[in-house]
Amino acid sequence: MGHGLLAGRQGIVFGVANKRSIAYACARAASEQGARLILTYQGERLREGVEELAAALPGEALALPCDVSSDAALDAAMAAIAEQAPRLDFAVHSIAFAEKAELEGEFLDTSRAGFLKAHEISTYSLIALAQRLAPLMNEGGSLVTMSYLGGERVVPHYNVMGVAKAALESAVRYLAYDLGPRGLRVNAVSAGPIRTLAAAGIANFSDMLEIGRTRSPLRRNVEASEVGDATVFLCSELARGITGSVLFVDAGFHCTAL
Ligand code: NAD
Ligand code: 0WE
Repeated sequence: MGHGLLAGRQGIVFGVANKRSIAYACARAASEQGARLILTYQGERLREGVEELAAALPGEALALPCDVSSDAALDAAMAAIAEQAPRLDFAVHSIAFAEKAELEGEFLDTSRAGFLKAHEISTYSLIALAQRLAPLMNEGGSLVTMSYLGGERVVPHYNVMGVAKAALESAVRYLAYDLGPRGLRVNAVSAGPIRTLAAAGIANFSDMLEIGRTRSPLRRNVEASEVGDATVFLCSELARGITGSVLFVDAGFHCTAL
């Protein structure tokens, strides 16, 4: 067996779109710590790029499609996953989506369809994955999802995604309670703003970065690699006593007022 915090461990990372994805930073960090990995991507459109990203990792990594928008698609993806990795030690959920229109203007204008879509893709997908992954996971296994401060406090325009992140963080606690007796842990990392595909085209994302840079205790923004490292920690034996928690990786911004 090699060395590293995740040496000899098999993991899976959901939500790789490109090299800037937080999911890919998690994969890179886990791979550097000796993990064997499956990277999953939403659909055919992303296949070639994610296969190249998997091949570029230091460890062994495979790329498989996994669309979380229906039970049928998820079941099909899980069958392929179970074939490649019959046992898993950790899983990272790094998926969110809301219709663009819901992230503009006021929360008050949230539509029924927009609310349901955001919660289905960003929140229910964690539950749906936990149901299917738990039977494959070894004792001591770890599940980590990505959240944002907008789930706990108002961030203008984050809107329905904030409500979905609040539900996600609550789901982390309920899943931790249900899966604890099986020796599985469930946690979230709450990341500060990072320029990724999901940040592209968000009006005044630059302002978000500027506020982080000037007002966080560390007076800087965070990098995806820092989120990846914290995620590896939560997946590792070092975090064996931690479950149902939200770990901020935001240069301390969450603890400030004014
Ligand atoms: P990203 O666009 O790289 O990742 C989002 C992923 O969600 C993409 O890979 C996309 O394909 C996937 N996805 C969307 N719909 C899907 C579906 N139906 N099936 C499967 N996958 C689907 O952007 P990111 O910033 O790396 O986002 C990853 C996570 O990090 C999200 O949960 C996001 O809310 C969270 N987050 C991001 C930031 C930030 O500022 N970038 C901060 C805190 C938390
Ligand atoms: O979770 C996120 C973004 C998630 C996201 C992004 C998009 C953009 C493209 C979900 N759905 C979509 N749909 C799209 O069509 N973040 C934490 C990044 C983010 O998004 C914001 C932010 C921050 C920070 C939106 C408004 C205000 C702040």
